[in-house]
Amino acid sequence: MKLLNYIKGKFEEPESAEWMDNLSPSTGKVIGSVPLSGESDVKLAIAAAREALPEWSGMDPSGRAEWLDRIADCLEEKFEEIAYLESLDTGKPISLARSVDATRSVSNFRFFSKMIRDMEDEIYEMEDATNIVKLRAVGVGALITPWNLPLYLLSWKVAPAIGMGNTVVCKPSELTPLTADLLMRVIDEVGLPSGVVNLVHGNGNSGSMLTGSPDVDLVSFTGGTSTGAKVAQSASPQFKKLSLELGGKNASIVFSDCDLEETVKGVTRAAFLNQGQVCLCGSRILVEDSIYDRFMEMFVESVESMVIGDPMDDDTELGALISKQHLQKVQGYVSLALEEGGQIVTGGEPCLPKELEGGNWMSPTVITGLGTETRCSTEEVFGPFVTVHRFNSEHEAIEIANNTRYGLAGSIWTMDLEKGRRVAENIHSGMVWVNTWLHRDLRVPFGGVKDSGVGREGGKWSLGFFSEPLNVCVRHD
Ligand code: TXE
Repeated sequence: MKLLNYIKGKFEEPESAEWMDNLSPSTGKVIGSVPLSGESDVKLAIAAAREALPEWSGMDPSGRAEWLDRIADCLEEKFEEIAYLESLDTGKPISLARSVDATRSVSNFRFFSKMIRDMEDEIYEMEDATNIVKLRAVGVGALITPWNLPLYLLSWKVAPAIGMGNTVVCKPSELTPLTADLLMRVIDEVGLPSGVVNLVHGNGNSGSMLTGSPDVDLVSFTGGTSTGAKVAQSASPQFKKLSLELGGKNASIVFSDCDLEETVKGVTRAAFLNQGQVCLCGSRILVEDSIYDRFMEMFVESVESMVIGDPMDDDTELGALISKQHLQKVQGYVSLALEEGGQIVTGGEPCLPKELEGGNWMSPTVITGLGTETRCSTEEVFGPFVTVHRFNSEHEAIEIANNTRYGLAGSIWTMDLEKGRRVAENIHSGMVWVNTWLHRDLRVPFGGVKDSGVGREGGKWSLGFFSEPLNVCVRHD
């Protein structure tokens, strides 16, 4: 599969004439090639977006909402293709690609279409004047996305961005370009006005050409924390609107009064969904001392029963890690855990069929016995790797949960809902679930504090981020 950029309504070879291999995470084999876009490709894409801006931003919001619906319908027709390509490109189980990635990509467009249709100007009456507050497009947006949830996150940005009247240039992760290409094919098929959505493939350099361009007005980035810092550095001097969704080291807090069976299921899912490669994953499990032994027995059994294997197999629960380099990083943390005094309770290389030997495979790993200050217990690993710790009081659980530079999410497991809410309100993060995890309502704010990012997206927060408010005050006395 040789992919092309999508600029001004046309699929184009990169002017840079440079290409990168796209590798399958599950076999290590080359599955296609991706443009490595250079300065002139990025400039052409930005120019196309700028040219399309006046007409698109001038359109009635309900007209733009209709376009979002057309895209959603066309994506829905390609539901199986999305799931297949996402599983092939990321190494995630096809069942997950169906239930999470394909499903959410369609619903992101439908959700924002409805929000934009329902949007009204705000009116504030004074005795002698009327204020009208109107949301207008910001301009040209750069949308940069990672490899863990490729189309899920790209559609989460494209839908509200163009719905609010912006035009955009997308830069998907070089590791997972396939569904971004599918979205461009959909946009082409429905006949969206050319230049409204453009896409350049490429690596971090291509991304930084976009974020640093004086012709880009807004940057929405999801990815690693250190990359986020670079993005902020290049975008801030030009006062661009900036949203950063970065990493996490989220705690799952298990109280002795939880429903243990449900909790073990929930905590296992939170730890290992998508091979632990979700920024919301509960990678630190804090367990109340009085049920620690019973919890561990059930948790390890649950982890060891997970089916690892060919991502395309319907029964597979755990697929491959995204790249060799990422696998090495995660395995590096296993060695570090031993150096830091931890014990591996379960984990190691799984037995895999011969045809998958070249892939990036790692069995789910559970580490105990580490101090809560250690690197393994505080740094984002972003793989099938969790540490488990004991606590004795509500206060201690909160203290451990807050003891990282991240502040994205968390989950609390208890039958005492009052306690659940009380503890949740003391967790320094953007989102906390009680007796559930990754239970998403698209109307609520999504994002984190501290090193987990800046700003929120979701519902009216997305509409706010992808627009500039204009206040018109008319005196009438
Ligand atoms: O992501 P990067 P990487 C975390 C996770 C992982 C680490 C690194 O811990 O191990 O990040 O992953 C583009 N200017 N998360 O290196 O580099 C890049 O091409 C502009 C958490 O794969 O953050 C890609 O499109 N863009 C995360 C996107 O940024 C740049 C999900 C993300 O890549 C750029 C993924 C630059 N200077 C990884 N450098 C989450 N929060 O969900 C790179 N890019």
